[in-house]
Amino acid sequence: MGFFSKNIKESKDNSDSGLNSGLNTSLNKGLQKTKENVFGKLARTIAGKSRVDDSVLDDLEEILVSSDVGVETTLKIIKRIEQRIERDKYVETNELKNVLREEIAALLLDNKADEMDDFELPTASKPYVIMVVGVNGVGKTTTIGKLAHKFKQRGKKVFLGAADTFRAAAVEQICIWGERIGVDVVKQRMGADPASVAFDTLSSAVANKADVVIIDTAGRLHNKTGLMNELTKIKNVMKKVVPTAPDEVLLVLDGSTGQNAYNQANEFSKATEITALAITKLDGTAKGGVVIGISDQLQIPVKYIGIGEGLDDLQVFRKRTFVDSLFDN
Ligand SMILES: Nc1nc2c(ncn2[C@@H]2O[C@H](COP(=O)(O)OP(=O)(O)O)[C@@H](O)[C@H]2O)c(=O)[nH]1
Ligand SMILES: [Mg+2]
Repeated sequence: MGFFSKNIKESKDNSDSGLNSGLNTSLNKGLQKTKENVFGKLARTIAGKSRVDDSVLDDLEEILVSSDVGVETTLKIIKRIEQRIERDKYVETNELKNVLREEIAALLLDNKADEMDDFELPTASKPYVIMVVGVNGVGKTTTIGKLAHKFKQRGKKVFLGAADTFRAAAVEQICIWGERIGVDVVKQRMGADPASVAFDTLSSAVANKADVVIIDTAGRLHNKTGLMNELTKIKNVMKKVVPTAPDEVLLVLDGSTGQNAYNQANEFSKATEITALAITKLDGTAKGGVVIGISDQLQIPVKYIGIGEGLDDLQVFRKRTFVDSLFDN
C-alpha cells in the first residue's frame, strides 16, 4: 500500500491515478512512434491472411526484434503464441494483436519484480537516499528533477546533491531544477570531490529533517574500475552520515538507444549493485519495446519511465498499464 495519500490532486500530469485503468493519455501519446512502428509492420504482415501461420510468426519475430524487445524476450513471446495456437487449434490474424497484448502482459507479470502504485517512499528510512547513476546524457539530472517534483507534490522534503562535479554545466543544471521546483540543492564548485558533495548533502538533509535525498553523479563509463571506485567511495562516505545509505541505486537508461541500454545495464551492474531502473526518452522513439525486454530479462525492477522533457513527464512503470498503452489505438 502506498505511503502517500492517494487523493493528492495531480494537476495536469495525468499520471494515471486510477490504479488499473489502461487509460493513460500521456503514455499513449509518448508511445506513439513505437506503436506506429510495430503495428504498421504487423498490419502489413497479416494483410490478406486469415490465420497466424509460421510465416506470420517469422515476421512477428523480426518485428519484435527490430523494435528492441530483444532476442531472448522475443523468442519467449513467440513461444507463448505457438503454444496458444496449439491449444486453440488456430489463431485468426485479426486476433493477433489481442493475443500479443495478453501474452506480453502475462510474460512481464511472470517476473515478480515489485511494482509500485505511485511515487512511494518506504517510511522506514529517513532520509531515504537515492543515488542516481548512468552514462552521460541518458537523462539522470532531468529524471532527478522530475522525481523531486513528484515527491515534493506529495508533501516530502527533498534535498538534491550535485555530485556530478565533472562539468560546470551539470552543477548549474541541477540548481536550475532545484529552483524551478523549489527544493534545496547542495553543491560545491566544479571539479570538487563527488563523495564530499554527497557527504555535505546528507549532512544538510539530516540536519533539516529531509524525507528524501537524491544524489546526482557523473556518468563516466570509460573505465569500469574507475567507475566502481568512484561509486564505492560515494557510498562509503554517505554511510558515515546515514549508515543505511544508499537505500536505492537508480540506474537511468536512455530507451531511445535500444540495445545499448541493455549493455549499459550489464556494465553498471558489474560496477555496483543497481536496485532500480528508470528508462527515459520513450517519447519520440520507435524503440519503446526496449522496456519489455529489460523488464523481462533483468532481475532489477523498472521503477520509472520518462516520456518527455517536462516536469510531469515521469511515470511509475506499471506493466499492465504499459502494455495496454502500447496496444491502445
Ligand atoms: N524527449 C525526452 N528527453 C529527455 C527525457 N529525459 C531527459 N531528456 C533530455 O535528455 C537530455 C539529457 O538529459 P540530462 O538529464 O542532462 O542527462 P544526464 O547527463 O544523464 O544528466 C536533455 O536534453 C533532457 O531534456 C525524456 O524522457 N524524454
Ligand atoms: Mg546530468
